[in-house]
Amino acid sequence: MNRLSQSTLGGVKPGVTVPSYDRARVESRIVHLGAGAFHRSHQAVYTDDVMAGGDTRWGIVTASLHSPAISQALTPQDGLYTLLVDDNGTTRARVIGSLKEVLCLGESRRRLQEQLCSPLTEIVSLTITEKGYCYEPSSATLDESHADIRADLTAPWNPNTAIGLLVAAIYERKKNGVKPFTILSCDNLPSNGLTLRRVLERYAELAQPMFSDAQLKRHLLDHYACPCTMVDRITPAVVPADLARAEQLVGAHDASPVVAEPFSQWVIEDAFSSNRPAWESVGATFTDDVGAFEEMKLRLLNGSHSALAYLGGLAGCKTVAAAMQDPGLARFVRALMGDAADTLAMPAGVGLDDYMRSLLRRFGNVSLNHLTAQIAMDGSQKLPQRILEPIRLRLARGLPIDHHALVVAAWIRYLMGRDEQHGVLAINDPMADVLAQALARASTQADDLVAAVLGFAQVFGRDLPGNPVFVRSVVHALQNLLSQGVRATLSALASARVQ
Ligand code: CS2
Repeated sequence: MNRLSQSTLGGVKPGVTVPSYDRARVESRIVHLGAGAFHRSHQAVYTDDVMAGGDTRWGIVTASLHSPAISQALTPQDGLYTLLVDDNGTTRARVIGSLKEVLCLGESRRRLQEQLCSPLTEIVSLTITEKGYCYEPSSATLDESHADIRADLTAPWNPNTAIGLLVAAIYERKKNGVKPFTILSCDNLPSNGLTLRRVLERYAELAQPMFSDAQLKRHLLDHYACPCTMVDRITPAVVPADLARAEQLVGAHDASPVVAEPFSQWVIEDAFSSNRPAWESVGATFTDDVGAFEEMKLRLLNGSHSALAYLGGLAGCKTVAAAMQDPGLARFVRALMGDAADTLAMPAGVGLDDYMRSLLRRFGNVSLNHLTAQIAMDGSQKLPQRILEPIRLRLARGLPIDHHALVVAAWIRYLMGRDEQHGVLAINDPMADVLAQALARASTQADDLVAAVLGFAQVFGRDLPGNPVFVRSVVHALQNLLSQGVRATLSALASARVQ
């Protein structure tokens, strides 16, 4: 079987959409940091659509900051890869052509830094996950004690974090009189552009003596825009069977396809400091107020996802769709969304009921192998914006918080590392070690376990651990999970709320 590449593109099976534009003419004006599956199911697809519309100025030089796997898989394929769109039993395959180069920082540092400093580069976009911002989730400020940040600050011209790479590039561009690019965060952070800007500002302040440039921070703030975005497309991690499916549908071997749901949404703040592709011509929304979209998505979609990941994972559900088939879990998710909705001002033109219905339909997509274990990763970075913020807002209004408190308790129960059938739950989290140590020091009593985890101010802030309603609710929920298990806890909660 041929390997997918520019020279074999003509031979793909009929019915598979392929880039209709001349890829040899594509210019590289976007650098993307974080070459993972989400970037390739989302921004790279919008950009492929723009280029299919005739504007081929927007090729992407994409880079992973850690693993060489994607660069090794896609470089022999000339950046081409397959997108499989799975919809309740049917699959559509499409070959995406917007990646011009696929780099890995460790192997191609010089090429990446050169492209970041190139006058052609108009946009640097990021999908580096929450933890890639090296920030403290509860305060959304740079974590100055972060080992990678400390290392970058000792030699800021040779950085390894996305934050360090951006500031080093801004320094070089300033020195060489090169115009600014726009920095586009595409991660599920609250006010992602503002958060990124705050983190960059502090890092630049700390780094500028090393660069001997006292104006670096000011220059960044005055000239580099960081628009906020809301990004949405469920993108399960690829498994070996997906490679076989892609090969069969496309008729060529692809070492790194991506899989996604049909739904896709991108809302972008219209505040660029550079030229940009007309992403609005291919379905993106430009607006002055992304905040309402972000909060809606973080609290309704991502909050429900985390609930399904921890409660479903504990109850033995391996995928989101399997969890949604459990009537107790499905009912709980609807109730949780209802509570989250009380904290939201929905964006103009978006109906709450329609949005919630579409989420339930998307979660129920049985073709997607979206593992609860994938969503359960990095809870310490995700819970603050998904679950703790709605808790704060509900507490301030005197509203019950039992549904959201149960998700916090389920995370703590999940961190104990065993599901209800005693199967191992892998804990994948930048704070995994410290959380495990804290839990190991606690007794097996719910109040002790809760106190151990609530001690981490970088997750819970200082307010929530001191709030008796919050602490009592989480302890109560954890007691129930420990003594009765997920399903009985959910049914008790459902009848309590009905009364
Ligand atoms: C998920 C998200 O893994 C997770 O935490 O909640 O990746 C989710 O699938 C995307 O945000 C959907 O757009």
